[in-house]
Amino acid sequence: MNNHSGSAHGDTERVFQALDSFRIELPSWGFSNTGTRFGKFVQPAAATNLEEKFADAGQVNALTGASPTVALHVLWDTPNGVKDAAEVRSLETKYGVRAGSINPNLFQDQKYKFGSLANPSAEIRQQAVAHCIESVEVAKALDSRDISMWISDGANYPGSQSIRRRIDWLQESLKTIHDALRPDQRMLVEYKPFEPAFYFTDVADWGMALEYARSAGPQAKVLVDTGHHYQAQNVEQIVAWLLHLKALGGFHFNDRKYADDDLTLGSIDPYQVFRIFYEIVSGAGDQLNDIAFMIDQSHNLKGKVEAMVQTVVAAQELYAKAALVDQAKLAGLQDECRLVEAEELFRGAFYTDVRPAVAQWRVTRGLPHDPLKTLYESGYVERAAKQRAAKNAGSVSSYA
Ligand code: LRH
Ligand code: MN
Ligand code: MN
Repeated sequence: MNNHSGSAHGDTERVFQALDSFRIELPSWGFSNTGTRFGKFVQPAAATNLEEKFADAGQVNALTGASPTVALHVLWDTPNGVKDAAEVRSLETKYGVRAGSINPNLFQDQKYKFGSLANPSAEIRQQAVAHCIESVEVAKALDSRDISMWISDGANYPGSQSIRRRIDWLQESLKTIHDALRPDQRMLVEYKPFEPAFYFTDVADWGMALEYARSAGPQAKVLVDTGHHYQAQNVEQIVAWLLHLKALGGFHFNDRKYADDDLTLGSIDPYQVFRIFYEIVSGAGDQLNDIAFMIDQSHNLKGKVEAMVQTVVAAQELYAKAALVDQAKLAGLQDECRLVEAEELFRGAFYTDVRPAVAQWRVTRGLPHDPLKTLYESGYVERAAKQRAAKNAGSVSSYA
């Protein structure tokens, strides 16, 4: 490794220390057949039910040691609500991964055509609130801390909906859901500027998400999905602000070329991920343990388990690089406005090849040196394909 921070030995120690505490949650929906709104390409090895999703997540965690939880989407994974908790519990034991964040689904039911928690109809708002409270109950039954709220509400045409009145409705709905949380639980408010609505969404950016979180109550925080930003938006600055305000609940990580493409983390712009991670390693302090790192990716073309292993590894490498920056030295250069030296120090960490140190960390922690290679050698995906091919051949229409 190079000289951005001092000795190679010191670098290795920093990498080890950073990786020991770094965990990233897998999305259950990343293991099943998903696609774009134009269609999907079915994969023979894709998970066809909850057990197979847990099996795949367990496999990723066994290979990486860094992904012990799996996010669940209520409608897709626990459609019977709390009644499904016992099954989840037994899958947790069987596959060695726990349920993580719980995601209510406010976008698929026909009744949400004009919105859910911000729908002009009090009756539909109430039904959406009830679904979210049921999701909180699922989370309680599974001992899950976080309820991730993606509110897909919005409008397609100017004048067709009242932006202002919907704010009141949504605030009221979120407050009611917040009141159902246990003291140790959290509500994470995710923002997204467009899709499925294309004129406005009710929670379009981090400012709105922050205000909705604040008005909902003290256990509500903001969820940053890296794909949910306008082109050129400075995501690491948003992260720095949310940390400053003690309002950063967590991330949905993915990469994008255009918007919400759900591509593999770091596949398009790894430097951005590094910059986000740098804000965290340098600025999170005692908030670090309360930042939920989660993956939100659906791979239409790549093999599911393969892509998840690749993602976890990419996240570890970029996090390790961010940990390499000598923060004290950088602060000194910044204070003296030695611009190029400061930038070079920063870039030096980014350009450092941490892969040998990360692999060494794995070996010392009893993990495979090269998780992808071990996955290929294990034959796991081929076995899954044999077992699941027939079921997958018949699945062409449902998202989950
Ligand atoms: C919306 C989103 C949200 C959903 C997930 C499937 O684009 O990012 O987090 O729950 O995708
Ligand atoms: Mn998301
Ligand atoms: Mn998204």
